[in-house]
Formats: sequence, structure tokens, C-alpha cells
Amino acid sequence: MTDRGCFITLEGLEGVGKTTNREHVEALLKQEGISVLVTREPGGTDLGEQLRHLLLHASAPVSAEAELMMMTASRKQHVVEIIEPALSRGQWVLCDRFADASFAYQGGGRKLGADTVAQLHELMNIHLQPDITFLLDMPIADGLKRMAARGKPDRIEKEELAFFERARKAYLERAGSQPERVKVIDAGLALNAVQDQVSTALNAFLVNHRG
Ligand code: T5A
Repeated sequence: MTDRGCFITLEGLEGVGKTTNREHVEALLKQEGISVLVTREPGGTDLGEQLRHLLLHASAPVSAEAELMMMTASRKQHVVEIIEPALSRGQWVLCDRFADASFAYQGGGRKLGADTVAQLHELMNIHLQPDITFLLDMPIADGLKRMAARGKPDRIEKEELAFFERARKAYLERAGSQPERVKVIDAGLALNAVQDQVSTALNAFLVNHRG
């Protein structure tokens, strides 16, 4: 029987360097002879990418609840169509954002609360948990500054600072309650220092995983 693959996620607010570090994690795993399927949320499937476009660029109003349901719809399709089949055939999966993002942005940022997010996941039968999560954390203003250098903000990036403060708090609370899984990385440092922290946490995970 094939061993199940590991599920790794990257989380954090806008501009903290998820994409940059995704490439780093992928390279580290490759050095270890592990090929990884790289994907993202919202998105990762045809349906998910269509929902992503709506979520980030809808010009019509989107209620907090509708936003949560669309994020969760994208996730359900992603889990069923891509992530679970890959893990079952022994493939490792590296995902840029997953359920923690809904706890942070919709639970915290949109003030829907962690219970509502958890209940919807329960109702939709989404029980998959990452084996390890890198939460890239840094002062919000610095991340937004990095994003601003990139050009036009999307619908969520246009939110007020208080929204991101609540999302960051929710992320850190989640990390505090699941320290074994969620590794908080100081993302405000120079890139090589950030990558060193990621390497250390990933190597410890690999040693532990291999027993
Ligand atoms: N969302 C998502 C929800 O609300 N609920 C959910 O359930 C889910 C799944 C998705 C949006 O959807 C929301 C959250 C988001 O608002 P996204 O595009 O996936 O949007 O997320 P973004 O955070 O916008 O992702 P980005 O790709 O735009 O940012 P990254 O990946 O965090 O940052 P990255 O790596 O592109 O880096 C940004 C810039 O900083 C530089 C990079 O070179 C780049 O220019 N940089 C550094 N500069 C200096 N020092 C470092 N250490 C640096 N690291 C990177």
C-alpha cells in the first residue's frame, strides 16, 4: 500500500511572502527527493479559479456570509477533486492558503467568528488538516507596502487596516492553539533569514515524519 502524502500549507496576510517561500519549500523538498503538487486557494480547480475571480474582483457587493460560503465552496471542490486524490496516491501537496485563511479573514476580519467557520466546514464535511503550516507573520503595514509596490489592489486588499488587524489576531490565536502544526515565521526579516526559519521548521518536520 502507498504511504499517504503530506499536506503542507502556507498562510499569512497580504504581501508576507507566501509565493516567495512556496518556491523555497518546493526546492527544499526536491532536494530531499520529494516531488510536490503545488496549488492555491481560493482556486486550484477550474471551479475554484472561477470563484477566485469573483471573490477578488466582484464589483457587486459581497456579504461576509456569501464570501465565506464561496471560499468554502472553492475549498470543498479543491479537496475532493485535487488534494485528497493526490494525498491518497502518496503525492505531497503544498497549498498557498487553506482553511486557516477562512478562520483569519472571514472568522476574524469579517467578524463571523471561529464557530461559524468551523460549523460550515463540519456541515460540508471538510475535515482535512494540514500536517504542517507555515504562518508568515509581520506587521500589516509593511506587508501592504510590499503589495502596493505591485499595483492595483484586489477587492480584499482594499479593506481597512482594522480588518487585517483582526485577521492577523485570528491567525495568531489559531497558531497559539495548534503549535504542533502551525509554525509562526517572522516574515519581516530579510528573505534569507525568513527562508532559514522555514528550512529549520521543515527539516524538523521531515525528521519527525521519517521517525
Ligand atoms: N482569502 C483566501 C480569504 O479571505 N479566505 C480564504 O479562505 C482564503 C483561502 C487571496 C485573497 O483571498 C483571501 C486572502 C487574500 O486576500 P492571494 O493572492 O492568494 O489572495 O493572497 P495574497 O496575500 O494577496 O498573495 P500574494 O501572492 O499577493 O502575496 P504573498 O504571496 O504573500 O507575497 P509574495 O511572495 O508575492 O511577496 C510579495 C512581495 O514581497 C517581496 C516579494 O519579492 C514580492 O515582491 N518579498 C520580500 N521583500 C523583502 N523581504 C522579504 N523577506 C520578502 N519576501 C517577499
